[in-house]
Amino acid sequence: MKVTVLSGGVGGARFTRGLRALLPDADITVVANTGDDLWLHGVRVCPDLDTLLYTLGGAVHEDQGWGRRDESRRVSDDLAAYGLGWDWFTLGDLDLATHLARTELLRAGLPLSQVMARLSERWQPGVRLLPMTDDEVETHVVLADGRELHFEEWWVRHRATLPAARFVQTDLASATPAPGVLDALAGADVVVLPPSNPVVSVGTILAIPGIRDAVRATAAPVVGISPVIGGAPVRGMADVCLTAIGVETSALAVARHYGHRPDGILDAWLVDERDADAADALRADGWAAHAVPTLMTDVPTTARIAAEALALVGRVP
Ligand code: GDP
Ligand code: FO1
Ligand code: CA
Repeated sequence: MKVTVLSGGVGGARFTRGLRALLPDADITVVANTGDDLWLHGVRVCPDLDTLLYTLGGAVHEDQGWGRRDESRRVSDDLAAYGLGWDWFTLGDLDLATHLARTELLRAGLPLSQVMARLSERWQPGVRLLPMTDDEVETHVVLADGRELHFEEWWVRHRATLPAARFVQTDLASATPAPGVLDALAGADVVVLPPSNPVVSVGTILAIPGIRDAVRATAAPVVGISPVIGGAPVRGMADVCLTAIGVETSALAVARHYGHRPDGILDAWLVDERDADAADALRADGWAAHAVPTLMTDVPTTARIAAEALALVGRVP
């Protein structure tokens, strides 16, 4: 079975880890958000790609959801002694090796998609990791007072406490999907929107010219899992992001935000058992919808969530 997943970082990576456990022989392609990416100390940092790489490669700092297990910060501390770097953003020593390797390969002329294939040779994530685009497209946050910040500064330094007027993606108009992305969407047996941040993870991927239309047009069924349970995100500040774009933080509102095909991009929506009313409302509107426990507490549980999502669109593993 060919499965294509549109993913941000922690939520998408944990879901994909469960999907891989459910379908060990499937051909899984993950199209990852690269809007969080940034240059720091001359190296290219790709937060969501690296969370996917480390989580699926078995090296992630599990509680944090990002960065490496058994990490240290000698280089970051020493850079601070030079007055360089940001005290609110730590590049671990082992993590730095990934950024140096990626930057070396980029400087050698490899596009990011080929760089990730190369880094995957070491980590063996068991899925194909594709950036949404090989072009540099960054998510910036335009604040209510007009200032524009890189997403990471808003998210990490300010914990999304500064009122956001809107999100912009830099150099979006000239960006193109990375090689393999459109084929992975057109040729999939099923397309999954994992419980990633609908705005700054999945939303950013869909903003790359051609990707949203490819999801709407694919012959594959498209099923999503709500990242919102009982009116709140499970972790992080997706509620602030949703509010910034005028969407209510609820499983039902997120489904309607994505929309049902052919106008929208979904055929089916899996919600948590606490949001059974959302599933009822969607089914009344002709959606395939179901309510089950959707907390990804461990890999077997996540595999069951993935199985429920696939079953909703008749793709029984
Ligand atoms: P990020 O880029 O690191 O923020 O990660 P993603 O965008 O891939 O996922 C973040 C989203 O995952 C958040 O909005 C959370 O609400 C959601 N999430 C995290 N853990 C769970 C879980 O166990 N179940 C569900 N349904 N959503 C989750
Ligand atoms: N998140 C933090 O909250 N604090 C950090 O210091 C931090 C450093 C960091 C370094 C590399 C990297 O790839 C990710 C890092 N993150 C950090 C996580 C990052 O903000 C998230 O993975 C996503 O960008 C959130 O969507
Ligand atoms: Ca992210």
